Amino acid sequence: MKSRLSRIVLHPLYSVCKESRNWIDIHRATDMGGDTLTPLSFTPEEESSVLDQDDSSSLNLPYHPSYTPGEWIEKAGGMKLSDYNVPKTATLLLVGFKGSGKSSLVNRISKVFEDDKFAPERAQVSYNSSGGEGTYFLQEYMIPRGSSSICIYDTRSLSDDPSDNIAMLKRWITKGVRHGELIIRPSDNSSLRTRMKCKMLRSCSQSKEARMVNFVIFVVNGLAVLKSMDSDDDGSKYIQMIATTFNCPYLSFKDDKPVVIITHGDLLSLSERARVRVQLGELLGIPPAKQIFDIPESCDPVTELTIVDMLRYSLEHADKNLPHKNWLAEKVWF
Ligand SMILES: Nc1nc2c(ncn2[C@@H]2O[C@H](COP(=O)(O)OP(=O)(O)O)[C@@H](O)[C@H]2O)c(=O)[nH]1
Ligand SMILES: [Mg+2]
Repeated sequence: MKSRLSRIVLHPLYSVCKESRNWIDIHRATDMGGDTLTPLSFTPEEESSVLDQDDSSSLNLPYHPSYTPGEWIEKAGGMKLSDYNVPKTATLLLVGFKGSGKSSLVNRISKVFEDDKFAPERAQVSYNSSGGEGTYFLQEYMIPRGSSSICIYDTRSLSDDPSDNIAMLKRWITKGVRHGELIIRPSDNSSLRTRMKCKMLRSCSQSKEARMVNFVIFVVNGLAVLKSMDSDDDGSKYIQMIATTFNCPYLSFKDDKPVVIITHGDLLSLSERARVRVQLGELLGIPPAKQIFDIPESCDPVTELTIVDMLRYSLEHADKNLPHKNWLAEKVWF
């Protein structure tokens, strides 16, 4: 007889333990030598057999997250839950360069938790990576729609100017983020400022409530990373900018660095995807199998599980780094 806890192998890099629709039951199984994930290469037949799998019926999608902020706090150092400032909503900030796929990710993440598959998409996506104006106003999206425990913030893209980025990130992390807030960079020219202010007049104003950011999700375009990795001149600028911004101290919570999402993997082969992930891990100094998530624009069960897994990782770290009420606990010792 089949056990209630069935193990379904979906992908060479993943397996799923599934007991209920509760997403906390889903475990990552990338322990193929801990952090030493090596690039995999697949034959075209292997690739298509993996990508053709459709186990969505057996996975009982959509997921219903049963998370409340503070639930995964580690009560280390004699601290109790009441010693922490626990927000009603855990806020996850999406950060990345233009066209990395932040707004598309909002729609993809939202869809995984949506009962109604006909529900409209929520975030405005650009037509392509380079064209269009993109996202200029901070936008808050509750996950799932209408709930209150988890929210994802879509943001204005990072600039090519590192000082712009430091100013923008410092503000979001130290002052919090407000739904509807217009983000103007110091380097924006006057015609752009006027256009954006004009847009602001037509839409409703920003929220009065600022949310403190609890964790950061750093989004990178896998195709652009691959091209940049293979280029030895000006083309390598993209990965250098990623590394510089990723290491900005405002993005880390104590020793915890942001989680990284690679998009555009559907335009790469599986071996290229694995290579991008491993090399990004080396570049950023984070374990590729645990802290880098490959989430392309596709609706297969592996991608949906990766989204669930990435959210669980982010919320675990958001809880781990919740601020203490006692200021002494935050004191820095030199
Ligand atoms: N093929 C492919 N296209 C993507 C993916 N993610 C985003 N895009 C496309 O990249 C463009 C920019 O996406 P968008 O979400 O607006 O990027 P943002 O500037 O970071 O918000 C859009 O045309 C998206 O459809 C992906 O994983 N695969
Ligand atoms: Mg956007």
